[in-house]
Amino acid sequence: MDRTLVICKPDAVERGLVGQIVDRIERKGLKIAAAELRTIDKETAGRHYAEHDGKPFYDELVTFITRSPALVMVVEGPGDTFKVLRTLIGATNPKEAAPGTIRGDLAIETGENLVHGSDSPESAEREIGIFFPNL
Ligand code: IDP
Ligand code: MG
Repeated sequence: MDRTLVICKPDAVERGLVGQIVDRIERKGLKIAAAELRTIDKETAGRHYAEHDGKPFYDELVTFITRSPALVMVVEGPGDTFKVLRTLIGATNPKEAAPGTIRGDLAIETGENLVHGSDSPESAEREIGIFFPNL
């Protein structure tokens, strides 16, 4: 099976949208292989978002992702799973995300865009290693 990392970010948990998000993933035909509700600490957030260190939104991003519990998941599919997830999630800026996508239907601000999905197979394995080192 081909796997990727998905996070229902703190805004998704706060707004009670985790069920809808997991439902969309499952209805698509993907499988939740692991899941943990956890408050991500600053060190882990820094590792996860290392590629964004130094960007203007970095501090805001770390504050956001660590502010309250997030549902961190490994999702499995038959292939190109990261891509399938990114299509379901929609564009980074929810104002530009297509209707029918999670961000397109349920979010409006880039800084509160509900879901993370790995952007390549390599990112998926790296990120799974950060959150689920025993898998
Ligand atoms: P992605 O989540 O669609 O892969 P990235 O470019 O990897 O988007 O950015 C990571 C996350 O950083 C975004 O999902 C969003 O939460 C946040 N972010 C990106 N750009 C901005 C911005 O301009 N302002 C505030 N937050 C941003
Ligand atoms: Mg990204």
